[in-house]
Amino acid sequence: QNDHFQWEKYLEETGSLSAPSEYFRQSKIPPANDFKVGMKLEAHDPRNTTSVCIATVVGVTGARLRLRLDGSDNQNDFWRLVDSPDIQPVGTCEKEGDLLQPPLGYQMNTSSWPMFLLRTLTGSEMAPEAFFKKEPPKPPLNNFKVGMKLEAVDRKNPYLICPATIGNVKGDEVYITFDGWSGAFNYWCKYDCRDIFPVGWCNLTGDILQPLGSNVLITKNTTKTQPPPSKAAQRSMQSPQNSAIILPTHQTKKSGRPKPPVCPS
Ligand code: MLZ
Repeated sequence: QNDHFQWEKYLEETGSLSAPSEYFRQSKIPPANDFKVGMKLEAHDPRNTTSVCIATVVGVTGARLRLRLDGSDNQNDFWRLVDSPDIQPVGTCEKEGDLLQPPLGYQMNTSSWPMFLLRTLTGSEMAPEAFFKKEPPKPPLNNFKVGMKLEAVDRKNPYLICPATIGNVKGDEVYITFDGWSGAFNYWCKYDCRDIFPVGWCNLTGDILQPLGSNVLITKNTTKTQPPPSKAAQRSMQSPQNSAIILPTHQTKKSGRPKPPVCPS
């Protein structure tokens, strides 16, 4: 996992703090992921959340599952944590006296649904009940502060978990910004949203934490409470206090060599 993004040096260089893990609605020890590709389960259709459908695990990544609704196409896969309330063992729906629904975008005639359901479940491997974990409780309050670092799902590319910063806080909502990327991926969410994780989450789950975008704002914050900057940080320091330097983090194939640092203002 050492080829993935490493927080330690980055936190030091940016003089930033990571949001404490108890601020998140995530279990402190990430849940075990025992699911296997091909297993079937019940899932709320993300495009029509009141209906419960049959889904197949088409991928396993960290504590998440890549899911595809049976009878749907392969263009609408979605990702859920193994402790998400959106998923449950096959049979749950029936036990509760409900009916399994065809997914939005069911490719065949609705009249074929009962037979399709029978066929898709016959001989398939159902994910055992024990694989589904209980959703952790909500932290009582929104304690996030602007500037705190975290890991967050990129909702435009939901298979990606990326280094992120709290950009704003309003009531029980937080604004998620992605380090090194323009605002195009930013979003507001509730503080207890399941798409945000403490620093170190991907490392613990074995999920892949994405690299920073190419325009990283390194802000030196030399106040008493901060640890002294590293040698590398001192070398790149251009002016004495609170200077902001935009550093290209990786060379692009097009440019060949790295661009010189740009100083705003
Ligand atoms: N292929 C996409 C990925 C962007 C991911 C950004 N995550 C915050 C792109 O390069 O636009």
